[in-house]
Amino acid sequence: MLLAPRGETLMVLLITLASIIAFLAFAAAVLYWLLGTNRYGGDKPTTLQLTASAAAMRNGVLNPEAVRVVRIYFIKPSRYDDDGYVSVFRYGVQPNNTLNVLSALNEEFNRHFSASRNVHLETIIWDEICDGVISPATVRAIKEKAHEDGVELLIGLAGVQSNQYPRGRDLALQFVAEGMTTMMGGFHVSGYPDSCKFLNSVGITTIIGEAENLWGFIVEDFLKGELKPQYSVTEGIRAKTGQEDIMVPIITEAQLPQIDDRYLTRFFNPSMTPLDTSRGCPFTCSYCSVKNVMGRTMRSREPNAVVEWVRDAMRYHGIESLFLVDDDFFRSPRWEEILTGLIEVKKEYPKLSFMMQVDVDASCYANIAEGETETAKHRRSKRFTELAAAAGCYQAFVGIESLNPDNLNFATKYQNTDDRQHKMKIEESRARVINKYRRVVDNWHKVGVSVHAGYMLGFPFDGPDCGRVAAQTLKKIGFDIVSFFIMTPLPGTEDQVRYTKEGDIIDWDFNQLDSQHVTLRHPRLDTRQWMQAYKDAFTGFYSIGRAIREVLTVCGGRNLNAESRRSTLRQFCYYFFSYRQGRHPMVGGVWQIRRRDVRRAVISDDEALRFYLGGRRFGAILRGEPDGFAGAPA
Ligand code: B12
Ligand code: SF4
Repeated sequence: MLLAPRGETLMVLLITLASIIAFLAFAAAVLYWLLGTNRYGGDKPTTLQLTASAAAMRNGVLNPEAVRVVRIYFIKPSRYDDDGYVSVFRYGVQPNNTLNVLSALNEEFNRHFSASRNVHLETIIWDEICDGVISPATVRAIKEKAHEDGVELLIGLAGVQSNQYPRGRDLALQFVAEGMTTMMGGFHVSGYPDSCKFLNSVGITTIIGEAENLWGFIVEDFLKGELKPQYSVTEGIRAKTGQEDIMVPIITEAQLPQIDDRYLTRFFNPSMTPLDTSRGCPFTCSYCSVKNVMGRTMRSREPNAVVEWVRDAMRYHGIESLFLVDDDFFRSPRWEEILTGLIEVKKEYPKLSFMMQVDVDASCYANIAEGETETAKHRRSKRFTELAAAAGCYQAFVGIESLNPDNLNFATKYQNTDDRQHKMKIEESRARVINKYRRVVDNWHKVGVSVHAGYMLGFPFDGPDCGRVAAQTLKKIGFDIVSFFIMTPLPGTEDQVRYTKEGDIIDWDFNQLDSQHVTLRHPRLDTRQWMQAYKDAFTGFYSIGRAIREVLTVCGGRNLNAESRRSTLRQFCYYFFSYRQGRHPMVGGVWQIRRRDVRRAVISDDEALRFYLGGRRFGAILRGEPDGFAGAPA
């Protein structure tokens, strides 16, 4: 009598166990599908890794005279997390375009000058966020290996943003302390002369602006042992900015980024790569440094070269997805030719898809609203959205930044409001902004493309409920993905100048300028309320209810095309978890790794100088050695 119930219990247990195993297997299959199935390239052709001498042979420079080999490390520093550890992940979000662009400049040098100069440039790229922490032991190993291999060394901290400056500076000082020639480039040094002064004072060369026209001169100077403290663009065209005019290079014929197959495997989606087809932005948003570093005159790469590059990327590197990092692809003077060319590539490679950044006008006028008559801007908008969709666009990133017209006017983001003269009543002006955003979303959805909004919290007219209201309104309007940012005074912007003058910057640690920390004093929000608004925005938009609906319907009901639904779901899940893990999705990665032996030791430049170089510098002074620029190779 007792056996029967025991048998039943066993049966129930077995069935439960089998169901759990079946569920786990199903979940694993779904995850595998979502995370991408072709990591490590599948049947991707592998490229041969050339050694220095093999490459020299290819370039026809093998002769009895030894080839001078310069090993150049382009290092993209990560940043310090809130506990002072270097932020590192098993998988990054996407390959860094700056590293690919700089590698290509080396290749170009080798192609044109290797043979005549008997010099070969060897490139090593290191993206600290996913390639691992550069510890003091790594710094020494880099030096020893170069010594062992008989090559010269040049270290370039690359694409350094302000939030990466402290980490980049600490690394640069460690390289300098080991006697290595070191440089730094990117938006931080390009927009903040005080940091350049500091770096130059310890022998680190700074590169202001884009390197395409400069790289050849920099290498020449290095080879002669005459590296200068600073390089900035002197050839090209004069461009307007939000401040003084600057020189920017013409990039029509510039070398396109170099794709490194091993580097791709470090990413969540190894078949995605970034590409900049144009540079600059015509607008004047006061919080943004793009116009001040790259200018307001749009410059494009040659469309045929771009299209050929994409074809090759698909054919030889297994690339299926692109991130067009142009700040506003709609304002590229050559978008039509590029999109038409990509449509042809898509016929050959149907998997081609891409996301891009554009302004509201790209889709806003793709329909003719009541009371409007068709004009050139309508035709342009319509053609752009249709061509983009046909070429494989799955997502448009649009900087909407605020729902409040007063905030938009404050930031001189006039392209998003219809009331830059403040003539309308606030309710009408607000309704117009919302109507504009709705139109932007509907017109992209009509052609099957999802819309990713950029939204900033903490403009002067925002109050404590700004995050909650934004999340609800953006969901109602129909945005598919939203990236929320905390308003941040980025060096080189009009906002930073204004807030500095008014004494409103409460945190001068550049490490915190990652758009997820409060660094300003606000007229209506204290720091706690501001962080709460940021949390309300993320948890309100990426709510559990919405997550379940998006998963169950695979982002259905909005007319998105298949690729768009798949990638939007992937992105939605990533954003949902990333924020709850305490990280901004754009600043992090997947699967955090902590190196406990490398921790932040200093905050300011002065502290860094004492900590990393103190002894040597003071020793040199005591010995009466000149304390001048030390940028020449040792
Ligand atoms: C694409 C992009 C991203 C992508 C990154 C994609 C990628 N992995 O490539 C994503 C979306 C992840 C992202 C995130 C963030 N980004 Co972002 N991003 C950009 C964007 C639009 C394009 C970057 C690019 O490829 N430019 C083209 C390359 C070729 O230009 P470059 O990096 O300046 O490099 C040239 C020169 O500077 C110089 N150079 C640079 N380094 C070196 C080194 C040496 C040795 C030499 C010789 C020359 C040299 O030569 C290069 C070739 O000409 C820029 C804006 C822009 N126009 O650059 C913003 C920008 C860089 N981002 C910015 C910010 C603030 C962020 C975030 C903090 C959050 C946010 N608010 O978006 C996070 C930080 C994430 C992180 N860990 O890096 C700011 C940085 C400003 C600053 N002073 O710090 C920018 C400028 C945008 C802005 N509105 O101001 N970003
Ligand atoms: S925020 Fe965007 S639109 Fe505004 S200036 Fe910067 S890149 Fe241009």
